[in-house]
Amino acid sequence: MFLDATKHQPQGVTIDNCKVGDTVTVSGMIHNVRVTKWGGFIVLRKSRGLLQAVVSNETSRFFNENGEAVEMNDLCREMAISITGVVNEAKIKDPAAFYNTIEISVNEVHVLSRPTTAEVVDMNALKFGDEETLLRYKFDNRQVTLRNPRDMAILKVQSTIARAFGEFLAANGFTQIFTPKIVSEGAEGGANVFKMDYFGKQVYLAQSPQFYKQIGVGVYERVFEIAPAYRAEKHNTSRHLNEYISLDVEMGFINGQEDVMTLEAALLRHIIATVEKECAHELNLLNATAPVLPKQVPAWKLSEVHEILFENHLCEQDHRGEDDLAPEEERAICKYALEKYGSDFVFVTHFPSEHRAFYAMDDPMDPSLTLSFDLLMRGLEITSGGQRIHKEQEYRDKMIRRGMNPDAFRFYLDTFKNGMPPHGGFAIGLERITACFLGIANVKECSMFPRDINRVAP
Ligand code: AMO
Repeated sequence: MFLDATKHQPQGVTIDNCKVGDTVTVSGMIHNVRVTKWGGFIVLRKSRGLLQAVVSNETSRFFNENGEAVEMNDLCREMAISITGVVNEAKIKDPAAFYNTIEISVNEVHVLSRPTTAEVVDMNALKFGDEETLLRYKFDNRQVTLRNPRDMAILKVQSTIARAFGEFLAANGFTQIFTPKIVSEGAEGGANVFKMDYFGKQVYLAQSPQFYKQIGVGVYERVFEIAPAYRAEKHNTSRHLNEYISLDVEMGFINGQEDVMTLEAALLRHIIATVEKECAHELNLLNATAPVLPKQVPAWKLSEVHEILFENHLCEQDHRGEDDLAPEEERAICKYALEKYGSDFVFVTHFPSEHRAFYAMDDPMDPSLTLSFDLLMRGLEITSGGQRIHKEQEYRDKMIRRGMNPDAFRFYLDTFKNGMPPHGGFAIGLERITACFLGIANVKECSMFPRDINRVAP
């Protein structure tokens, strides 16, 4: 026996390459079915959205899983079916219809498989009194509610963002790496690290691939990773997940953190253009407009942001002198940057050393500050990054100043002992950039199966 390995691609006319008048066979799940006096409609759900099929009592025939002729009444939502019919021109207004200029005139419907409950979740009726109840219901039944066109569209855009991220970096000399998520030390510090028993020894879930991507620079000069990161966030907020996807970048031989920031701007420009080109249907369905990234992106020091907001009375409180951005400042400075400079993005630089992770390089002009940055998008931080220390002794000194034990980071410090170029990088939270791109208020909606303090299933 041989497997005919040339048969992978579907042969002939398909729903995605057909013309009006062609006969096609198309399979999918029944999203909705409506019987009328003269026949009715089947709304088929495909991977990008809905396709309408029109049934006529005179010419359409139905067959069950055993090939026996049945009535249209036998069809129900969430059946897997295959339709053969003729492609007709149509004008379909439902924004969930991916195929909105054609419909299928049904000749035959074959049932492939059917749900075993009479009460399948009605994807069209996900309406509740308040947003919180709706979200809870959606997350409790995520394995099925993901099939509703809006959630499908969110995750389709997310998938496109992640692919565009990898594409751009691969084309610019970056090597994709895969690093461990079971680790002996948290890289980011703080208390939000998950502890885990590992054959009687305490280990952690990686807060980020920070150490490993820096190690990767010593090997490949430029690396990236797309992988989960874990944060034991005790607060149930609309911008935190306990497991999120981190889009990580690290590059060697930089002249300063500006090199990293300009790379990120170019990368984002590619991501935005790709989503606009490939996800026009999803953006329309979600009523979203792509963000604007001008040629000149505002980039202010943290202290300047506090000043701008104070001088222009843009915040309720005076945040001058604070060592981080308050959420109200993130929103206010983004609004200001959009109104004044037409930018949906703002870089904020020079965060105080004490407030940043130990690997951040201190600014030689003022060692109380770091050569590090955050990137805000439409009111939310989507990125942290910066230039890193690349000399072993500087790491040791900073660790000791901070009361850390350098011996616990032996493998990491060994990297620098063996020589490392000047380098820097950044990480983008995939759920956050997706939410900001699409104007979704809660990042959990941009996670296929969100994990928060109350939820580990489904
Ligand atoms: P940081 O901790 O700021 O930096 O994380 C980088 C980005 O990851 C996203 N993010 C989160 N998204 C959802 N839920 C969370 N709990 C969460 N925590 C972080 C945000 C954030 O901007 N190693 C550095 C990056 C670097 O310097 O390269 C780091 O992890 O979008």
